[in-house]
Amino acid sequence: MAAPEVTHLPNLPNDVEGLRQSIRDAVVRVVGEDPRQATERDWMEALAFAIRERMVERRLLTRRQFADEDVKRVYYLSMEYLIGRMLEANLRNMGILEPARQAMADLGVDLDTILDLEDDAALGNGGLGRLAACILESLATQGYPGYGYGIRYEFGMFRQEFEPYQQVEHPDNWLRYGNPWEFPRSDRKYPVHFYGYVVEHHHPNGETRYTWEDGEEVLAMAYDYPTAGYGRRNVNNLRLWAAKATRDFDLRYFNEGDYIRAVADKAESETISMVLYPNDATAIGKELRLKQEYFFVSASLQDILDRHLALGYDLDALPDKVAIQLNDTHPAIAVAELMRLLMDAHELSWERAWELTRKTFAYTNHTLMPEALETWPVELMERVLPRHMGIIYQINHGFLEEVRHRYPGDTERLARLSIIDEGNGRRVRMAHLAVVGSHRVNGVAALHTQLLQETLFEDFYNLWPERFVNVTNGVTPRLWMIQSNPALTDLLGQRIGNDWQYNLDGLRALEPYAQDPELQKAFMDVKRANKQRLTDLVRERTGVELNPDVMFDVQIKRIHEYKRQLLKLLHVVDLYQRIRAGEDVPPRVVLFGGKAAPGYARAKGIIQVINEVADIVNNDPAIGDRLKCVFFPNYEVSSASIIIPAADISEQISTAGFEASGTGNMKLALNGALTIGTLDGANIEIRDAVGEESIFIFGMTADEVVEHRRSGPSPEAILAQQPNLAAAVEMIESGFFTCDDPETHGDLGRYLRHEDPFFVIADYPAYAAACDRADTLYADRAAWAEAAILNVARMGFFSIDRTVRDYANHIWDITPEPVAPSRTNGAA
Ligand code: F58
Repeated sequence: MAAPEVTHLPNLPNDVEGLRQSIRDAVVRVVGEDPRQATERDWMEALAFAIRERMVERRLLTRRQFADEDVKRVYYLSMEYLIGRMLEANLRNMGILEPARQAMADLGVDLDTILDLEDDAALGNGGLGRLAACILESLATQGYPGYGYGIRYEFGMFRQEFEPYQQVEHPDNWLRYGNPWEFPRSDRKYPVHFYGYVVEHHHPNGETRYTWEDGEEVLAMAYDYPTAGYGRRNVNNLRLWAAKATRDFDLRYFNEGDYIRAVADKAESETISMVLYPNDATAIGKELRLKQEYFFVSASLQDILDRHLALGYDLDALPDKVAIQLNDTHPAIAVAELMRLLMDAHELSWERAWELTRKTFAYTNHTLMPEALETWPVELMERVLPRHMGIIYQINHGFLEEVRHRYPGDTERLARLSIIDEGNGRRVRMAHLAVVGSHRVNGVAALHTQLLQETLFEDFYNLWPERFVNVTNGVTPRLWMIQSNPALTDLLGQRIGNDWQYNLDGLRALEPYAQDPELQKAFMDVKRANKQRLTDLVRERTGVELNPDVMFDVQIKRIHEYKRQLLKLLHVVDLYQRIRAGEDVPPRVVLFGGKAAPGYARAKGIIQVINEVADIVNNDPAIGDRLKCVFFPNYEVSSASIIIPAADISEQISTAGFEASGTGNMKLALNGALTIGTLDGANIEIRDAVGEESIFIFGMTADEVVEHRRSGPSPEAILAQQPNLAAAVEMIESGFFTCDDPETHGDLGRYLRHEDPFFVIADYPAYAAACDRADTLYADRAAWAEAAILNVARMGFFSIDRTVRDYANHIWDITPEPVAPSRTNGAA
């Protein structure tokens, strides 16, 4: 037993004086600079170190409590975490933002300037990665024992520039100054095996065991990121893995005597965690991607089992103490890997291992689009992960037996359900592996879950209806309101207090005041100030001057055909023509933001044309402030925080049946933007929450889209009936907006006329009418303010805390374990 003073945790003070002391010390001791000469970046680093010391104290307290209380833990396995900046978030959740501001001021440093120096941690593409970050924050905030696992990509999401109209991708070297938030854990390394072959061993007792031999080994090294809860002392952990070459590598090189080749090979083995694949809706199909997936899954599962055993639990207790969530199909290989570890490393029988595996995993699906569902060629899987291929065959065998038993003679159903797709050159369907290996499967919005049951997973749903549940997404109000919109946060505090910060349903207290002229004025003043803040940023980033007194109409998300940025673009061109024809249309600013996957030519063409249209419109003296169009470059979490609070209109206009949920729709409505949207994803639930009068719904439903695809009129036939729309398409097609690239514009016109796979043309008339309805309401300031206030008041359901409670209660079976404020360790 160690002496009490050894096991006692330090207890750093959180007041201004204590913080100032820590920060000044850190400049010298950690940064190694003379406070007289320290730069702003030095101060930023010193501040970060002062915070992280405090976070780690609470992290250890939290860990002790979880161990003492024998809690069940959830592990969230995700290829992506789109975190954004950490400094302000950590200060805010630790409850020391204001003392730190003062301490910095005392040291002669402006905190806001410092906050702006930090790069975003952009380890994700879009919604899926941001959801993962929100979920971790909520787990900590609600005191749940929840841990994230992922990859420490050296390069995150690329930085987007326009040169001058086309997207150009630049590497995101986010670690170039080091990273004060991470704890490298060189004691936490696990071997991860690739290639080689499998040897079967027959024991005298009749058992068959397998060993996986030869091939290559890479080490996964842990980097820990503490994650603080808001208004609580719980601090959880996000563990990201980086690839390191093994010592074996070094020895092999040395023995072979080819030193240069040796070092090059070593570097190559470390490329596994080098870069995030920047695709948002198509599977990647590259060997390196499969290796990334297996790399982080294997390391995470080894770590989870290690912890489970170190805590003294039996493997049989795994599902009682551990829940593992697969964030989409990317980590689905975990099903086979856990089987491998339980059988080959821990010598469990197949039956026992399979029961534990199925009870431990649950799987979230984020898309219905077949091209986004990963499948791997059997040949590739056999080569890279030979042991897993064998396990997958055996899982499939047992599963298909069960199906045969239920549906004798139904060979077509068997082929549809099989984990191996025999039709397309033999491929492993990772989504099927995930469903078969999990006890719960969830969609991310009511419509999405329903469509999963009716289409993609229909056969599975018929087989195991009890396995399917819906968990509608949510967003964290800490980032998306308290941090991004301090002015509205203050106003809410004055009107209804701060209870909503801990239970977002509390926003309902605002409802009775929606018609109060005083509140309406204050609310619109806040919006005006936020629009001014965005106006300043847009000027700085693009040189375009906006008028904050007109409607700000915002579409921010990845660029994809199904999300229909083209629908908004056609509206811009339509308005441009109407203004030029002398019509008196209400003024508006249209702002786009979002990245295109580098290999997605159509999406890149859309960006280019939007930029070119914007350039003509913004510089046409006949237009002035009546129409401005901006493509905000390099849209990321930190810019979202400025754009979202400034939006009047939220564009959520995907072709119905394609957007699984959306979360931008929730962030914008929470900040008082009114949605123009289709009946798709969570828009439906948003409509149900805010009421028909406070949202502009338009267009075909998911069923109507299916019907239209089968028997609807062609785009050409619709254009013949819609002179304004036809004129807009013609204007683009004619090359009016470009002097040097008529081909791209002509091609886009042809695409709309002859292909239009996402029904932009068919939905346009209804869309334009919805925009007109929005204009009419906007002209009535009081009516608009009322609707916007009601949007805010009725968004409680879309808190990520509700989402996480749904997972905890219906999937993970875990309970909160808040860390009690302790007298010895100071107040929260
Ligand atoms: C998104 N998916 C959905 N995928 O499109 C969105 O509707 C939903 O709100 C969100 O998930 C959260 O549930 C998404 O962002 C990706 O970015 C994947 C990245 C890796 C390749 C496949 C797509």
